[in-house]
Amino acid sequence: MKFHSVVVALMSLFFVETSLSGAPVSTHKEGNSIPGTNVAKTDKSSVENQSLQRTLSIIKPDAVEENLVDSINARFTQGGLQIIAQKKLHLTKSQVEKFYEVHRGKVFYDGLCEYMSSGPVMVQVMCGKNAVSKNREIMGSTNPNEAKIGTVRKDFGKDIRHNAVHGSDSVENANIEISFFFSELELMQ
Ligand code: RTP
Ligand code: MG
Repeated sequence: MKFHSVVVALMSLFFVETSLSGAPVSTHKEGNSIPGTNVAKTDKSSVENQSLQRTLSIIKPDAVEENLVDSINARFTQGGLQIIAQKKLHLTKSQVEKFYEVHRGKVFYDGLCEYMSSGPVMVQVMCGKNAVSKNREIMGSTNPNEAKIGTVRKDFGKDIRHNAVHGSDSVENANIEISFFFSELELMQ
């Protein structure tokens, strides 16, 4: 009788625990799959593609003006990234201000927003293994003078502001930045 009570108590505890856990259990880890695609999360191929990510890249106005788009794109594609969507946009200052909201208040914010709205830019979604860090590795340090030889910023940038390209700095920000410019539909074309 006593044993039976213990078993019933344990079963009740288990039931309460599982009922309260609320949200559905997910094995999904940030950055492991691509929203809007049909990459399955549980089969063998998804395990092999665990670090498949998207990132946002922007070729800045002076680099677009100087016809450097193809040369810059080649650096990223040779580095293993695929450009799955791109479009040329001439952003208004208020659009740029919104995009760079995170930098509002910094000394370079106004100048950066003036510059990024001064002419057309090429906004791009890149895809590949560890795309966020791979893109930043190929891009190089913010200041072209400090960037490694062979990086995009070293070879095509002029100074810390006019540094040829933008790249997202985390998977979370990549998703926010991608949806700032692209609809899911555009990414499925
Ligand atoms: P990005 O966001 O463009 O990929 O560059 P980042 O992460 O390497 O650098 P971040 O600190 O996010 O700065 C954004 C952009 O602001 C301009 N900047 N100017 N001291 C300065 O004058 C200065 N610092 C940054 C650059 O155009 C940089 O890419
Ligand atoms: Mg940044």
